[in-house]
Amino acid sequence: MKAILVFLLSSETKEEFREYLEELKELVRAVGGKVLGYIYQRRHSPDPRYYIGAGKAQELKEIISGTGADCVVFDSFLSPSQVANLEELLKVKVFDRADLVLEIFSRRVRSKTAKLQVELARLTHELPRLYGRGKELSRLGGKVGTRGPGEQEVEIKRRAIKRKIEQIKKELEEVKRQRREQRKRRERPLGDTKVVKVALVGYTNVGKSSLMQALTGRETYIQDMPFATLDTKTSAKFLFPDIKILITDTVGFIRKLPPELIESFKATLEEVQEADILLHVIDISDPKWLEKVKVVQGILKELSADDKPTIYVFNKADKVVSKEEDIKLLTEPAFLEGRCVVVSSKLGWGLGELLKAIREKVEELAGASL
Ligand SMILES: Nc1nc2c(ncn2[C@@H]2O[C@H](COP(=O)(O)OP(=O)(O)OP(=O)(O)O)[C@@H](O)[C@H]2O)c(=O)[nH]1
Ligand SMILES: [Mg+2]
Repeated sequence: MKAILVFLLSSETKEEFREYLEELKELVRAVGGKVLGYIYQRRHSPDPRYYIGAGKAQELKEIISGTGADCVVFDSFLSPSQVANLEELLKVKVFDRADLVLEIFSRRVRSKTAKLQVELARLTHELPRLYGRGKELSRLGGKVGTRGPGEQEVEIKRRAIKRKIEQIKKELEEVKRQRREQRKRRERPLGDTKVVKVALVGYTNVGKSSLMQALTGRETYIQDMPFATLDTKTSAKFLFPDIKILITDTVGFIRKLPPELIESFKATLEEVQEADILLHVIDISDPKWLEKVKVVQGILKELSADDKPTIYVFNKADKVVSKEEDIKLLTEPAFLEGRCVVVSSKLGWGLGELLKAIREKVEELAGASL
């Protein structure tokens, strides 16, 4: 996969653009692709035909033949007809952001549930795209105005996909039911112990799984790449003698997450929806952390989990200061005054403070329910 990246910008600054460029490159690398170059166009709304303007599309075609690229990747979501038009013009594969993210997810999934969720997202994404392809196929065989063999073929495929979608949805309902049972069992209090559900949320690659490991000692899959975690995992831990804490690690979020994916991941994001407290993990060494916090808040809103008691956890402090005491010199916490702690999951800094913050929130919750 040798790709040219395509961006449509409206009011983004150069710096923001650079950030988006890096992120998309990272996603292309995650599927083993190589980036040969990129183009961008500033315009306020996408062109219905090619997403970018016709002139820019022509320019893209020249770049493709000049560089020997075999695909283009748009940093946005394209309509099925835009994909068909672009492929016809450019004669190479056209991927959008959803294709890319879905591809990464499909390569990384391990558990049966996550596989079902990704498959559902993929099929939901593919279904409307079959129409454009049908027209193309028909042009080869049928006459104008008749339903050519291509269209019939597409219709058969479409029905098969719809059936498969229904089947997966049913299986996921069963998964949901089982997970609920499992949660009920886990959440049963023992004598006087309270059970408090804490979910780790945050942008991808900020260190959620690392923090989970630091807090619970449980080995998790930690990688310097987007979407290392695709399975929601819960660990029980007595962080305090009288409170059993259930900590859940979740899939990371990203700017412009394909809507099909959020929808299909809802089965495993129920742990987020049911959490008593959210730990919103932030990478303090990332200059764009605030923007990413907003993306995460947006997705939490879609999950109706945006009003939960939240502790913001600035992680990776070791990347910005050299000793634990210097944490107090950092200025980022001022943005989230009183609602955050600074930690390093890697070196174990600030975990005591984090536990204290969790304890306080638990007490607030207990107070509220009295
Ligand atoms: N220096 C430093 N690196 C960290 C720290 N916490 C995590 N990392 C690194 O950051 C990268 C991502 O960590 P993960 O724990 O996999 O991040 P995640 O948020 O679970 O990522 P996804 O599951 O992919 O969304 C890994 O290379 C970690 O080693 C930290 O406190 N300090
Ligand atoms: Mg993870």
